[in-house]
Amino acid sequence: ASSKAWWKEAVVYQIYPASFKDSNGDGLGDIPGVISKISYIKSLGVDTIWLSPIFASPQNDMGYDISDYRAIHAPYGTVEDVQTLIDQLHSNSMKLLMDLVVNHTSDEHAWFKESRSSRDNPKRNWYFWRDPKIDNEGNRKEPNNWKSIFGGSAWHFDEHTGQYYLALFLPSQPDLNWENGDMRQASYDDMRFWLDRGVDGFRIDSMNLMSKHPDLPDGKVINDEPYQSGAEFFASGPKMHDYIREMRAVFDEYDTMNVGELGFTKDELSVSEYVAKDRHELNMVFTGDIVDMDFGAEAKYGRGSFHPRKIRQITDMWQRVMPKVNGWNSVYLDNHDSGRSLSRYTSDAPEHRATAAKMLATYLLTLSGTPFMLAGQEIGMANLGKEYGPEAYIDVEARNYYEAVLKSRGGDHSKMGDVMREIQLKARDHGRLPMQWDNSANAGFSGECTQPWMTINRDYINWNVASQIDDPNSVLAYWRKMLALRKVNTDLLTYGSYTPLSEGDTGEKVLGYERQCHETGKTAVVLLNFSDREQKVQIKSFAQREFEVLISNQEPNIKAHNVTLMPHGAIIKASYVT
Ligand code: TEU
Repeated sequence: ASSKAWWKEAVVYQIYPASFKDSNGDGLGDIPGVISKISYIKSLGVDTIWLSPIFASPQNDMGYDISDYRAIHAPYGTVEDVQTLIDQLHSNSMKLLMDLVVNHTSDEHAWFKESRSSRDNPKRNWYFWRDPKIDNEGNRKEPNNWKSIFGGSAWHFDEHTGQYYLALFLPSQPDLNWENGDMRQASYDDMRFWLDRGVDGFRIDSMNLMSKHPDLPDGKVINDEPYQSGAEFFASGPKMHDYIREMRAVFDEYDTMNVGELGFTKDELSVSEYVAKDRHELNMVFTGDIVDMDFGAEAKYGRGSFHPRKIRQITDMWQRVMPKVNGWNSVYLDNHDSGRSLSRYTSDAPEHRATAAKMLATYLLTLSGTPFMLAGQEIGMANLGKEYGPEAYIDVEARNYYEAVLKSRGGDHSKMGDVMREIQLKARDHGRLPMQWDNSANAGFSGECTQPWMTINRDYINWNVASQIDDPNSVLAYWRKMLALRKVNTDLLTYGSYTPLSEGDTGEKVLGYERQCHETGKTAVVLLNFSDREQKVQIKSFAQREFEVLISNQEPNIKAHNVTLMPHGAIIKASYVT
């Protein structure tokens, strides 16, 4: 069995600071707003908060473009506010994770300003500067064909010194060069700044992009577009594990937890190398596959569809791999970079919404791994509906995509139906919608007369914390029950073994698995209906032993070994007999 650790037993609640609670009526969430909701968060039964970036930033990418890691974005508050947050969390036996964004900085960061000032500036090599290539006609070209993750070339020409710099995200997010030891030490000092103030760990942004192939070779050409992914040369490069181990030594000066965001790296072996215990690198990772299940074959917004077989395959894979390498993982379905899982993988139609939200909660809290939930999941927050046009989407990712396709179609919005469909499912905006606290104007997120920084989903009238908090049948009440159940059954649900039920047992639309605690023999069978139809399942062990229903989002049907799951039904049955 897996060895115990506090970070394995933690349940993490992700807060997108701009969208959680506005305490001063400027339309933007803030740190005092988070502080004001600590008792609410604690009452859910979660114990750790991951706060997306709150640092000084021009906010071209909502704070993932940091200009000073030791200062706080003024509208969010001050370093003292953060200290108050940390202290109050600690006095409530809770923890705080910060976002560590060190693959890149903002172009307004002092390091970049120095770096770009001259070719021989001591910080020149803290970033990637390269000479132009010259094509046959004598024209200046980018040093390689890599495409930015937000579209266009990843290289940007700087007139002042006549060289290009690399930026895998926005042009205003230049990539740091981790080959440079001085840069790394400066970054570790920034980390210590927060660790010294009591921060309990980090979610490491774009973690595996920090080591690139030293030659920065051209990416494989897969279509006739001018720029190609190049990810095979900028993700999980040769020095990645050295950098992580060096960083881990800094973390280990404190008692911390860490989770690395692993984009582009999905295969068992490579992922294992980050989390296998004997390698002493990361506590856990976010593999992107679980939020990519409905992506197109080549691109996020390509046409794709979700099938329950995908979640079965991804879940089985990681649940099986981690014990094999004595590693650990995160479990998540939602974050600030995607549409809500409820709307994408189940259904937010009125007749399904509450049941489906509870089913997904059952999934998230019955697997081995540290669960991460996104604020709003506990009330079944959903994507913006189809009635919202393109103007409701303000994030750079969807905007860039929409504008580029619109241009190629002669600026005619009426030809954009396919694009809008994908945006309505997957845009990052959905994961960033302001929290729906009550049914007053602006959903209790902000003052009634202020203009919130982004659209508030009009469904807040019916879907909000206040309307659910005292209702024993609400989505919120179910999350609380599930979170309590996980806590009471730590040996079983956190540390127990995992055995999948086969598709032959459950049918292709139902995900099923068993968790077992070896010391006590206690077994839980989890059945999750990922379809909007009733499903009949025959579970052999139900006929052989006595099982009791631990929790269900439907009228439990405990008869014999036949279980009928209603649309999006979920049921956990447990047996104490060995
Ligand atoms: O995301 C890294 C990343 O690879 C994303 O581009 C992701 O694939 C995309 O958002 C999916 O739509 C991290 C942060 O989570 C994201 O919010 C930042 O924009 C990005 O890094 C740059 O810091």
